Amino acid sequence: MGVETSTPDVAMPFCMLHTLSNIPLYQRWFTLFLVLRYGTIEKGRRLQGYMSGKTAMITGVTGQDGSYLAELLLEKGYTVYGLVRRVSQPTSGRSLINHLMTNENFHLLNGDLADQNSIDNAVAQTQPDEFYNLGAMSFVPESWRSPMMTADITGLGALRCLEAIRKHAPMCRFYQAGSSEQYGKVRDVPQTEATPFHPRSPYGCAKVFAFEITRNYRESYDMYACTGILFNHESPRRGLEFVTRKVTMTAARIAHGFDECLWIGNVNAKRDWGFAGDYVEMQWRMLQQDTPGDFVVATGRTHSVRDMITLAFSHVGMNLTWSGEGVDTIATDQDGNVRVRTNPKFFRPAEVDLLIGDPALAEKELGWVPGTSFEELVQMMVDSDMSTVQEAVDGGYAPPIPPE
Ligand code: G4F
Repeated sequence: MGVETSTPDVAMPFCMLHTLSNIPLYQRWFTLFLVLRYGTIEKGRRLQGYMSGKTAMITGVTGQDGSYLAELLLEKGYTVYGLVRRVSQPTSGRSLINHLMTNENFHLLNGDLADQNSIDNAVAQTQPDEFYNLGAMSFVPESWRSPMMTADITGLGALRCLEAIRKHAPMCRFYQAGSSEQYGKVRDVPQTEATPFHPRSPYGCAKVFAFEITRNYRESYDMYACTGILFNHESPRRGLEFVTRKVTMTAARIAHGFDECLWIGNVNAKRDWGFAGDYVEMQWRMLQQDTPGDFVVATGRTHSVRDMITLAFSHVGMNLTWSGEGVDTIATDQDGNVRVRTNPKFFRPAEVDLLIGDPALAEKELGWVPGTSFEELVQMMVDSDMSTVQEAVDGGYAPPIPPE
């Protein structure tokens, strides 16, 4: 993304017309004209963005979803403002957006979801057309350790954004990053937009509040405000504390001889895992409709943590055999080495046992279907972590370690 080609590819403009299928027809033809006139898709798209003059603000821009979404919007020609907390080392924690810092349409503003004034100022100053609230305390186990902070950032943070928009830019469209954790102890299988919520963690409770207050502002103030109820979505940019990335990085570390085995919690939990790069497209589409609405964003397939581990380890040449139950669960490889062990500290006070989303409404209303399978996703993450560990070996430094 963001790479310019110097020679125009004559077939590309027509492919692009297809990929721009949810943009009004006259804009598609206009973009084609710009592409043909200025030579590259990148330039054509950017010029289209200048003409539409759209501006977006993103909270959580330094994270997995924020970085993918910023790339997507820049590619579409938006001016993007990322809201970031002020830190004394401005480059720390920003590795996922480093490559965007030289883009003239990408800007960072100081702002904090805990601080109403900072969000007010950012919105008043930039008058965004679209506001994506992706910022949150998003690690579920941490929400039992810090429930107040979670409620403040993950729950009230959404309300602060809505208030800033209501007061300073009422025409701005608002996207709230909802979560399948809102379903918790699930009442329907699969879960749809109509499934009642029963959150199982302080994090899930905070996300339910954010969902309800977003709906309430839509109904109270006629604001274009909506929530995407996103099921688990992963990528090579996923934080190392989440189970998929913990597994793929540990598999790569074991394959390179840095670790003996993976320490894990409940392997029977089932999740609907998709690729984060696919899901940000849906976030954008939700803000391009005539009327706002809430949508489930999922693959419609579920897998256990155990299956995910088995698949990831098979990609590094280890075929696992499982035995034992609960905290006695282990898995050995084909040579009899124990490669997975269970530690009770990774179990949660209340677990979400089964998540599987029904993305039918998203497909019907927004024409969205996830493009990456679970198998492709796991392969992508293992490949990336194998490269990361190999680079560390070649460079003579320590590879990343998933946090305890
Ligand atoms: O990867 P996880 O930590 O993700 P979780 O809790 O499902 O939440 C993620 O997805 C939500 C969307 O549904 C987001 F809203 C949320 O912010 C976050 O991105 O855990 C997945 C499953 C859980 O059932 C957990 O108990 O994996 C199980 N698990 C088993 N052992 C483990 C471990 N999870 C982690 N993080 N670490 C383990 O050692």
